[in-house]
Amino acid sequence: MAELKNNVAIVVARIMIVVAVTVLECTKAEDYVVGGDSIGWTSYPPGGASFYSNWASNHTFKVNDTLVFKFESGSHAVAILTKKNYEECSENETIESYLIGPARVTLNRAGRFYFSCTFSGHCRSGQKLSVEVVTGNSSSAPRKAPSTSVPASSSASLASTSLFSFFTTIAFNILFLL
Ligand SMILES: [Cu+2]
Repeated sequence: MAELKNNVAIVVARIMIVVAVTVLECTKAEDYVVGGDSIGWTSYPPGGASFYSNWASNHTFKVNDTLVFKFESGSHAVAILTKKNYEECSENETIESYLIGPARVTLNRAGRFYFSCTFSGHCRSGQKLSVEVVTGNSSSAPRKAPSTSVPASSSASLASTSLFSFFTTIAFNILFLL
């Protein structure tokens, strides 16, 4: 009887670990190298401005994912623009700009983001990107305006990590207490 109880406990524990790992996988924030590893963030991308819109259309971006803009500092930069300035390539009026490559920009809210290089003429030659960010399963909490950084994504992974330890703690308690 005790043996049966142990077996059941082990099975339950295993199921809970699988659930915890699955939850962790689903909520994990992704990094995306803009334009792919070989092209990166550049002026005169192959095919012009459609290059980055095609690239974006092949991905689904979720809140807390990170865009990695790969470029040589001093040759390019990346800035977040308003829709209007993006469309007009008014790349001097930035919401936020990043001069050091590679630049990591965390997509810290749902909705559309507009990016462009701030070097003269680069936006017009196609170095611009707009992405739509959707709310992931995990974090529907409203977030504030765009900011550079890592904190947003690490708080998300912190949340998944604590969820993970919650499930594993329960699993091990069942395993050892029964
Ligand atoms: Cu540029």
